[in-house]
Amino acid sequence: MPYNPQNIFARILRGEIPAHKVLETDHTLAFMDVMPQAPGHTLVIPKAPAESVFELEPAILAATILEVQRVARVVKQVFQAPGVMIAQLNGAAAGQSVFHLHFHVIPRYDGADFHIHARDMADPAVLAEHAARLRAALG
Ligand code: DGP
Repeated sequence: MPYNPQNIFARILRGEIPAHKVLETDHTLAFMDVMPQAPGHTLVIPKAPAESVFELEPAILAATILEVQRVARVVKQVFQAPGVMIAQLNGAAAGQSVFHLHFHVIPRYDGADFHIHARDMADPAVLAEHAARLRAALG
């Protein structure tokens, strides 16, 4: 499938729709997932127009995964999570619903289940507060 520049994350990158941003670098953007599977669920995306992991130039993929690590470290600290799940889905058959490559960073706790993927919208005020805490911790 060719990359569709009207996908929601491309529109966030162009500033056409808002997002609770956490971190922006030359090659990546991190922002809160609007349907978090746990409080603190953050997405990290490359700015390059890649639908899945298979289309992204290796050097940009490397830069992106370094930002995933940086964001995951801060998510773990801010949300006092003993575990952090990093997930990345390629293709509808894998459950991908937004066709711009993204990494999910999800805090996990012993014995605690996480919410169903991409179902319930969070309160925007809560997302704003979570993004602010993450930005503060990133410095
Ligand atoms: P995936 O199924 O891996 O493609 O996950 C897409 C994620 O994107 C899902 O967890 C919900 C989230 N999402 C969908 N629409 C929006 C949006 O408009 N803004 C934000 N911040 N996240 C979104």
